[in-house]
Formats: sequence, structure tokens, C-alpha cells
Amino acid sequence: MLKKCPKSFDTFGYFCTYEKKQMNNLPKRYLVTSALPYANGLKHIGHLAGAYIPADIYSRYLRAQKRDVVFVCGSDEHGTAIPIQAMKEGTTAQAIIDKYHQAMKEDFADLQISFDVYHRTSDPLHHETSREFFSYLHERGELETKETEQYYDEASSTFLADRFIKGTCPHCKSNRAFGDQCESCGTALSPDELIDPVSTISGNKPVKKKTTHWYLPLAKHETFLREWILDQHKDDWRPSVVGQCKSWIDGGLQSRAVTRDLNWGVQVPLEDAAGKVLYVWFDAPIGYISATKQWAIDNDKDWKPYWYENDTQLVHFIGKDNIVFHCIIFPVMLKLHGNILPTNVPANEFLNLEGDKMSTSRNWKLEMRDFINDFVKKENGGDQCVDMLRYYLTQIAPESKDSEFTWKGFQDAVNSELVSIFGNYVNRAFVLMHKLCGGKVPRFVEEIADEKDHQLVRDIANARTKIEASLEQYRFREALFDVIDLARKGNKYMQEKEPWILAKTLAENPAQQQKIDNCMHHCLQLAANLAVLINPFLPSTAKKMCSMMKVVDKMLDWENAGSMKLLSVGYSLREPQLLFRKIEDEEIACQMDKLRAGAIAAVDETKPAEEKVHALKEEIVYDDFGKIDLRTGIITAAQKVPKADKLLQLEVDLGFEKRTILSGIAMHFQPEDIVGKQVVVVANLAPRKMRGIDSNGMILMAEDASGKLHFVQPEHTIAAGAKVS
Ligand code: B3M
Ligand code: ZN
Repeated sequence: MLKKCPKSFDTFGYFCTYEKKQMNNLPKRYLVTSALPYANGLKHIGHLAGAYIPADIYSRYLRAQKRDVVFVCGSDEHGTAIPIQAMKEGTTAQAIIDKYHQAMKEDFADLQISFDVYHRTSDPLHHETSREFFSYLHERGELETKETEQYYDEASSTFLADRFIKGTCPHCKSNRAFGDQCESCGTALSPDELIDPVSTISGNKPVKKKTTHWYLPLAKHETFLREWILDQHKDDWRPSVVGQCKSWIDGGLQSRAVTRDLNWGVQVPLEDAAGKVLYVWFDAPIGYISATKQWAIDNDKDWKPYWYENDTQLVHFIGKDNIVFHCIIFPVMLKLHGNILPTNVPANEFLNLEGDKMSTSRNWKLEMRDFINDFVKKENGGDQCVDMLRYYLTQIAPESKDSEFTWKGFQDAVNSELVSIFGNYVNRAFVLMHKLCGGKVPRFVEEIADEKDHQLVRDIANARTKIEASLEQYRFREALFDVIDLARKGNKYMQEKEPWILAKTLAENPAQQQKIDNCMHHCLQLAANLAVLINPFLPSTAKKMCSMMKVVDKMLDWENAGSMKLLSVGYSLREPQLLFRKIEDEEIACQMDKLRAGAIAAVDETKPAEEKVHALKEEIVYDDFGKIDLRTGIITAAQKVPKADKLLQLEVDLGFEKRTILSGIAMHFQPEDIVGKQVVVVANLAPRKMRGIDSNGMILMAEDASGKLHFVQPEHTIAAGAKVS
């Protein structure tokens, strides 16, 4: 239910929790969590947009508000996904988690995700914390034990949990279905539903064997869950989250096994439980608690209030596939263990990529690491690229429905919003201030202020109020939109005031200097406000702006937003720095090529060998072939084409003339190695422009089974220009 808002904020409505906060009922401390990523591979931008950037914006905003906040995360290093990945990479589970824990930690740091602690669930502190948690529940009789029959692989003497068992999906009939989920259609499965199950360890057909496990009887907590989620939080949690919870509860709550037969994970702390570990979804969320403990140890703080005091606001940022664990199972565990419950679980929907779902197996993805290597680390001041990505991913954040990353969309967002609106505004304000006001913050004289000046002051104050309300309600896209909108208003103000025109007639009318000063004073104060408001979203940009204004980072405190006194009169400011560069068409084309090439390679890898023998094209008649003029030639020069990973620019001597030909062989040959090679050229192919260069012909290549390319050549070197038929 939307309640009427307090009088001072009468342009929009608030939900009840926000209203409470306005009445000085602020939580005393905040604990912000991002889903613990599995340490079985690098994470992609879908993960980043779903659980990490929003949590980071929220935490940075709270810190700027000087509220007590701890932002925790860490690697999820248990579950069958880890040993499976180890099998794939031919190494040990320990080597896998060490490798990916480190890699993910670095990627997050490169993208300026400001965790207060990035922990890992293999840490002894976490094992201890999880075991204590389990024992606490077990000792109080909150867990059930059940004996069931489960699939067992006799060859390796192991029970086959989750992903160790593979078969045909009963729904879509794909053979990429596992004991927990079908990789093709995404349906959650239990091992018993698989058609023709096989062990992924031995490839054998498994047998059924009796085993005992501990279960969390969720049905016992139905009333609590209904009241807590469906009554208490029906208005302040996202509708999609409440909806998913409702269908789970209505569908009948089953007891969930919290242990597994596996030799990788947290040992079950009971005498009769040899060879059993805690289920990964039991220990992983406890990882938030262990991480908080680690933070407290590192910072000489007390962790307990964050998990036991009711005036803590606990917020879990996750993707929608994790809703049931964070809204149903973990809260039941927390309640039984005497902890506080989450205040909100702002789960995001999924981010698609260029018209398709992101997928590791199909290699249709953009890993954080790829973006870091291709943009951030490639250039001086790559920080601006971090902010560009943070900007676009927030602008398209899948807050209420699935959304889509496209390279064109990225380019448009950067070029027409960050560069043309925000960057342009700040740059113009600084350039004009240097030109028209001697490089110093000019004085503002109230007596000659007009309605446009007053309106700008109101716009700034309103923007703060609106952005704040959006952030408090986890509406990050909207908040960011309002920051850009304020910059847009700044551009309009400057455009209407035209201080550069006033400057032209200054000699005849010296009084106009004050008008110019008034305008530039306001423009600079607005720029300072923009730094404060953009800071949670684009921290490097805000820092750069502080440096241009020669102010310390303290200016970025949220309480400064809305003030027209952020920069002192007479203070000299630096020359402007470029905040954002443009994204060029070539960069986009290059990324699209890379994405497609990656996906093609992935398809080829999974194809059985017989399919790799390419099927013949449709039949042609002699005349079709007769139209093609093939000639021998010699490569006389070769060089890389800038910003195109795959293209080489070749000069080819055909005897009767020299040609420039672009060939997609840059991944296979070094330019210097192929000069002097004899080649066969399709000599009468219509010219084609690529990367602004005309390509006049095509070189014939043969591809071997491993995908390596070879030149098609006459047996002995012969004169260039000879006919091939
Ligand atoms: N590692 C699943 C995931 O990455 C899982 C999240 C745990 S959060 C406690 O989607
Ligand atoms: Zn399926």
C-alpha cells in the first residue's frame, strides 16, 4: 500500500518503510551482502549487474550518508560444482578454488566493488561457524533425519549428489540434464526424474543405495513465512520476489536435505556422519556471517550486533535464481538460530546479451575479466571505462524484468549520455569559468538573480530528495536517471544564460560581468553537486571531479548534496580533465566479432567428431565455377589492421597488378612470417570495404581438423598471375 508522503517531499509517494526512516527511525547499522559467487569459473557482467553493482551503489551511498555499514561477500567454494570443474580442468578442487577465488577477488577490485571484506567459505572460520550453526539447530531438535535411497556409483564408491549425475531431461529431452537442474530448459530436477541416469565420474549406470540425511522441515514454518513475507513485506519487497515466495509457499513446503554424501565441503559435526558434508546451500549463506566475523577481526569490531540486533538493516543483493534460498530457507535457519531477518532482498532478473541468454557452455557471455582486459587495462586512465560499464549496467539493470546488454546500447549510453550530457556539462562549466572568470569561482549577487537561477537551486534540491528516495528503495536505475537529468538541466541553464554571448559586449556593458559571474557560480556549484550525487554510482568520476575542483573527498559526503556553497568564492580551480572518452564504432565491431567467434568455437567443441566434417554445399553447375577467376599471387607485405583482432592487410602481387586484400587470418599468422608466400587469389571478387579499407579479392585457405589454417599453394613456386582452374 502506498502511503501519503510527508509534506516536505510532496512530489512523489513513499512506501511505509521509507516514511518511517524519515521520522528518524533510521536503522542503527546496515549489513549489505552480495551473493557469494561460486569459485568454479570467472563471472560475467550478468552477475555484476545483478548482485554486485547495485549492492556497491547502495553501500557507497550509505557510507556517504555516514551510516554504519558493512558490505560483505566472498567466494562460495563448496558444492559439487567445484569438484566437477576440477575434473574438467584435470586438477584438484583445492587448486580450482584457489585459482578462481583470487581471480574473482581481483576482478571485483578492478571494477571498484567496495566490499569491506571478501571472504571465502573454505576458510576454517567459516567451517567452524557453519558447524556451530548446524549443531545449534540439531541440538534443539529442529532438524529431521530421513533414510532414503540414492544413486550410488559403484566404480568410485560414491553417492552421486546433484551434478555428479547426468541424464535426459524429462521435460525437454535434452541430454544436458543434471541431478539438480536441466542445463537446456532450466527446470529444477531431482535425480529420480532423470531418464537414463549415468554417473559423471565413471560414466556407469548408477545403483540405488540407502543413506541417511538431515532435513530442514520447512512446512513447520509456513505460518511464520506467510506472515513475514506475504503480510509484512508485501509492499516494500519487489513484487517479483514476493510473487516467487508466494508460489513456493502455496506449492507446499517440502523438507529440504541440508547434508550430502560428498567428500568436498564442511564436515557434518556429528559422530555418525562420516563422509557427509553440509549441503552447499546450507553453508553458503552462513558465509555472510563468517565474512562479518572476519571483517570484525580485521577491524577490531564486534560482529554480533550485525546479526543479532533488531536495529540492523540486513539487505541481500542477489539474482532471481537465488530467491528461495534467501527468502525462505535461510530466513528459517536464521529465525531458528536466533538471528535477525533480512529487511529486504532486492533480487534482480536476468541480463541477456545481444538477443540471447548468457551461457557459459555456449560461450555466449561477456566476462568481467574480458571487459577489464579489453578496456580498463588497455589504456591510461582506464578507470573511466570502469565507470562507463557501471553506468550502462545500472542504466539497464534488470530490476523489474529481464533486460539486455548490447554493445550498441553500451556505445549509445556512453556517447550520448555520459559524454554528451554529463561530461560535456562539467567540461563546459570549467572551460567557461577559466575563460570568463579568470579560473576562479566567481561571486553570486542575489539582487540580480532571476527566476532561472532560483529554478536551478530548486532543481538541485529536488534532485537530491528524489535520488535519495530511489536509493533507499533500491531503485538504482531511476536514481541514476535523475543524476543525468540534473546534468541535462545544467546544460539547459547554461544554454539559456549564454554567458559567452554576454562576454562579447562586455566592453560596452561592463555590468554584464556580474551576470556572467552569477551564471558561472551556479554552474560550478551544480558541478560540485553532480560529483556528490554521482559518487555512489561512478566513484572514479566523482574523485576526478574533486581533483579538478581541488577539494578533498570529504566534499562527497551526501549531506552536501543540495548545497549551493560547496565551492568557495575566489577559490581557483584546475583545468578540466576529460571525464569520458567516446566509444568508437570499431571497438563495438571488434567486440561483436569476438562474441560470435567465441560462440562458434564453443559449438565446434561440443560437436561430435563426425559432425565436424563439414557438410557439402549445394550442387553447382560448371558455369557457376567458370565464373570464378583464380590466380596465383605473392604476398609482398602484411600488417595488422588496427582494432580488428582477426584481420591482416596484405599486399599481393598478381603479376599484372598489385592488390590490397584483407584476410581474416590474424589469429593464425604473424604478418612478418607470411611475406613472400605464394597464394591463390579469387581475383575477380567485387571489392568490399572493411574497417574503412577496400579489400580486392580473397585468399584461399584450407582448415585442418584442429581449426588451424593453411595456405592453398601450387606445388612449386610459379609466376604470379598464373590461372588456377
Ligand atoms: N553461489 C549461487 C550463485 O552464484 C551461489 C550463491 C550463494 S549466496 C549465499 O548463483
Ligand atoms: Zn530440460
